[in-house]
Amino acid sequence: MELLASPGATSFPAHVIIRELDLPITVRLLRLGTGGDDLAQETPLGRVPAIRLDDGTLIGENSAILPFLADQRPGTDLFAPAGTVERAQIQSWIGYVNSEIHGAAQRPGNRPHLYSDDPSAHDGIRKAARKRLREAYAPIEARLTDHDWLVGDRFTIADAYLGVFVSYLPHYGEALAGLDALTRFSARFEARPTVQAARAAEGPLPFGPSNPRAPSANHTNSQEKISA
Ligand SMILES: N[C@@H](CCC(=O)N[C@@H](CS)C(=O)NCC(=O)O)C(=O)O
Repeated sequence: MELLASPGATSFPAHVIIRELDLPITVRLLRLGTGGDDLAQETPLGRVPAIRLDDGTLIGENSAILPFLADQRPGTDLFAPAGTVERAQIQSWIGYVNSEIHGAAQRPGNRPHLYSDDPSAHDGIRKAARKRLREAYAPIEARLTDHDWLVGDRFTIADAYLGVFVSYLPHYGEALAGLDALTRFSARFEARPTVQAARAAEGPLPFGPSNPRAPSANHTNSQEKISA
């Protein structure tokens, strides 16, 4: 089995879970963006992450991939048994992050050109999207104010998913500043040995909070790179 990924991208949670569970899955790093690998050829939805099974079947989307990976080792704390409330809560957070954080707020903020052909409208879209991103993080900030993790008292696949988006927050500067519970969550996430090992294996980010303006042969600008 193979995980198709890209450094620091939304494939990172799947990479972390592979390491948490010590699964025999190869992580293949692709290059996103102009001049990078052709994701349309490699993945079912033209995006990372994707899992390629040994028979060639491809599965896309974290909402399917993270539970699928956890189900390779049933009974661990990373997920919960079918039919339980905790399993539904974990999937609920994954759905929320996927739609409200990523799709509804982060993407328009980073790729305003997808929402208007008029370049003079882009700053307004960015500004509105950052406001929306802050609002979308509010329930998560509230949950993490008195809990270490999203569900129960343990790290789950929902935290792995959230962790990569929270790692982008410093990139937004003042607009997303002051989310203290999320900042503490991020420190807990980044301190996990599996997260550190996955970051080391993926190599330096071509973009990101610590290096938002790094030049890259494969990307035209930093906004594109955290975008997804
Ligand atoms: N909702 C998807 C999002 C996947 C996604 O947007 N992936 C981005 C990378 S972070 C991608 O592959 N973008 C294609 C590109 O940049 O060419 C998930 O969480 O699995």
